[in-house]
Amino acid sequence: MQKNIVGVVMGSDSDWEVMRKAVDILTEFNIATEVRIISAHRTPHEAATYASSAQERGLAAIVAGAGRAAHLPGVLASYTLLPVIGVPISGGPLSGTDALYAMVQMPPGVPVATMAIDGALNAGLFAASIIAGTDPAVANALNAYRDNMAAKVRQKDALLQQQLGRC
Ligand code: RP5
Repeated sequence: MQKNIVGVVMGSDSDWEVMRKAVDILTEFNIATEVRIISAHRTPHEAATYASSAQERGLAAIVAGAGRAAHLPGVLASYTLLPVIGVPISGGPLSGTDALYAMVQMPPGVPVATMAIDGALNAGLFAASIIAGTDPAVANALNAYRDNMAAKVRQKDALLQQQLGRC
C-alpha cells in the first residue's frame, strides 16, 4: 500500500483554482495526492466514507478547502484521527471571512488546523511538514525550499541597499 499520500478535498469545482496550489507544491515535493470534490452539505455520505477510510488508504493528512458556511474540514476531521488542514476559500458576500470563522472556531475536541483565506500553498507546505517528520527526502526538500526563499529575500535586501546607496 502506498503511504504518505495527502488528500486534497474541496467542496466545489469553483474551489479548484485556489486548491491546485496545494497540489502543485506537494507534487513539487514528490508527495502523492488524492484530489476530490466532496461537499459536507451536498454529498455528506461521501464525506463520511472518504474520511473514515482515509487512514487505511495510506493518507498522512487531509487538506480541505471550502467557502461560505464551510463545514467540510470539520466534518472530515470528525471521521478521522488524521490531521485535517482547512483552507477557507474567498468568494461570496463575506469574501471568505465566513469560511475562516467556520474553520478556525471549531469547538473543543475535534481540531482543524486553519490556514489563511485562500492559503492553499501553506496548507500544502503544512502537510509536507507533517510528512517530513518521518520522511528525510521530504525534510530535505522543505529545507531547500526555505533556503531558496531566504536567498531571494537577501537578494532583494541587497538590491534595496544598492538603490539607497547604502552599501
Ligand atoms: C462551498 O460553497 C464550496 O466549497 C464553494 O466554496 C462554495 C460555492 O460552491 P459552488 O456554488 O460554486 O458550487 O460549499
